[in-house]
Amino acid sequence: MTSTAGIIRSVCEGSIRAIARTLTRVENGSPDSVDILDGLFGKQQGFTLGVTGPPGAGKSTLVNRMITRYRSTDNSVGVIAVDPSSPYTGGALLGDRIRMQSHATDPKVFIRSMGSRGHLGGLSGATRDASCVFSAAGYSPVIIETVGVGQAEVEVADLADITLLVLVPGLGDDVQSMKAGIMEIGDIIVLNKADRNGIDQLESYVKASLELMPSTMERPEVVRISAANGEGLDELWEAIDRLLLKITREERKNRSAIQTLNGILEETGRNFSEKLLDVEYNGRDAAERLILSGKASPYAVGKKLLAAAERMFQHDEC
Ligand SMILES: Nc1nc2c(ncn2[C@@H]2O[C@H](COP(=O)(O)OP(=O)(O)O)[C@@H](O)[C@H]2O)c(=O)[nH]1
Ligand SMILES: [Mg+2]
Repeated sequence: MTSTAGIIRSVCEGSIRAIARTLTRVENGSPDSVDILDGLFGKQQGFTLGVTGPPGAGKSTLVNRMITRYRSTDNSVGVIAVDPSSPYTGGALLGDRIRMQSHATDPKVFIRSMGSRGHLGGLSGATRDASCVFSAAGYSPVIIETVGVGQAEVEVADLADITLLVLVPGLGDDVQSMKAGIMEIGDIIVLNKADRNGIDQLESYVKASLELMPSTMERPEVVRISAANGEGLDELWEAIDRLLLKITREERKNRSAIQTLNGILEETGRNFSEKLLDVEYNGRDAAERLILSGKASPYAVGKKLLAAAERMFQHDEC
């Protein structure tokens, strides 16, 4: 058995085997992953790029381009492909692998499809921790591709140093771009498939919705590209570099630390509540049954749990 210190050392040295094993532990939420992450946290070196948007927008095609871009400067690139619809690897992610296949044999490119089999923090917690592993192993950037524009994507956007929201003509403009608040996910809004009809319309639509953003908020840049034929990519890379220059390494580190703390507090709280449910109600299912049968309200359950916690702390003080 390898010691925790040994695993940490191997990950920081970039051992593919150690990284892969650690990612599995993180995904499964295995108890020793916390000690490993504790050791890796301060050793992070990379920056993170989030790429989000509706299915079919061309995110993986763009990520493939990004890999090429950063490999040309000899950066190691880590990719985390997140698919909230599948807790286990498969389905849509197979297509992603094929699209990124040109990099499949490059040892400095590590593509990992994420699930959240046992992670307390669900997919966003597992992604956060995987990103820490990649970053400590020297991958920079760590690119996080997520599907859709729901809660999980907002959380991933919070996690990434820079997030690109990828939109395309004709995917149902109401769904993809006009949902209140969705524009706020992106630091850069990428209008992909500029080779298609409807791109002008999409651009005016997006710009008009940005006008509606509160003036206190930073407006994202809008960049038109075609991930398929390479048009506009230089402008996009420049936009990313400009944003990166705006935030110092220190600011990035601090933001990521607080963001991670927030996630961990939530997970700790949930974990503690589940334990209290076990003690007070014989488990969550039993508590749910009580609520659904009308014998207790969710508030009554909450009150009982809080009282139990308080009693516990009082005992500790004695
Ligand atoms: N016409 C056109 N098709 C594109 C472009 N970028 C991606 N695609 C195609 O759009 C489809 C979905 O791309 P993919 O990268 O898998 O999208 P994802 O689901 O967002 O990851 C694929 O068939 C791509 O070849 C583009 O700029 N123009
Ligand atoms: Mg994809």
